Amino acid sequence: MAIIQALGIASSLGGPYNSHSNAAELIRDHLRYYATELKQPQLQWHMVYPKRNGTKDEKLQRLNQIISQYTRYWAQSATPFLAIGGDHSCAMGIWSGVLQSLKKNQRFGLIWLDAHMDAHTFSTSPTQNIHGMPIAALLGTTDKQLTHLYPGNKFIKPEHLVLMGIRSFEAQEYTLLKTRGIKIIFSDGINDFSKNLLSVVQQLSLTTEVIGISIDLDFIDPLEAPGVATPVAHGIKAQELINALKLICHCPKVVGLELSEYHPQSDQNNKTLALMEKIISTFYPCKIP
Ligand SMILES: [Mn+2]
Repeated sequence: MAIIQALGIASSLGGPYNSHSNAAELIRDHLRYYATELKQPQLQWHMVYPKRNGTKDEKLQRLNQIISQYTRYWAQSATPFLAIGGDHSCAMGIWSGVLQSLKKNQRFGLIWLDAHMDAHTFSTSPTQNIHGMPIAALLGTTDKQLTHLYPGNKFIKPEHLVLMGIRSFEAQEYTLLKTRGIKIIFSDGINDFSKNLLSVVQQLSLTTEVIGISIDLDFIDPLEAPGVATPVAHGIKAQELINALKLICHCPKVVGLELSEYHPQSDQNNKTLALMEKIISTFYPCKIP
């Protein structure tokens, strides 16, 4: 049986709570011991942990470097992968690794499913939480502290980035994205998510060779995915996400999926955990050759 590479990132360094740290271990163990779906893909897990010593910035910088080495290698060898956070700051490492893997004739498209824009820098963020900054880091900014946390020196092109499901943001984030002409599909502009996601994948397929999908679990309606740190009402229905993933998982350009921001302490009867299992068992079987 073909094996899918899975990276678990046991870190809460970028968020306000520390309980994201065991999120990846929980989903790994859930899939190993309790998964009920027959079509489970075989996952080969690699867990990464932050170092104990150093400042928060030093730990995050090192962690993202290690994350990026994994995804760089997998993307270079066209191996489909799953990455499980951790708070959403791990997206800097995950997608920077893919960007670094690109050959001269390759371009990378990223679809960001999130309730938030995650486009703050240290100079604009009211909370200074780094899980609100990965988009700014991936685009490349003049914020030195943020650039320092980002592994590598390759950034995503604004025309290859699409944000979907947004419903909570600050003016400075909107300005950063708008001045760069980035496509944003707000939550209230989504009527048929499958249709919208398919069209975004088709559009990106015209101009890029490699596509990634970053899912912040708060993209989903908190009634169905309560296990997140920063819930925002009126999200996308879980079944709509599953249906949409079923449609696009066959696209060979979609190489990797990230699921971040699982916050076990806020989950209700493992509802969000079960949904993560469903997302994984929907998406990966079609990635097995
Ligand atoms: Mn996010």
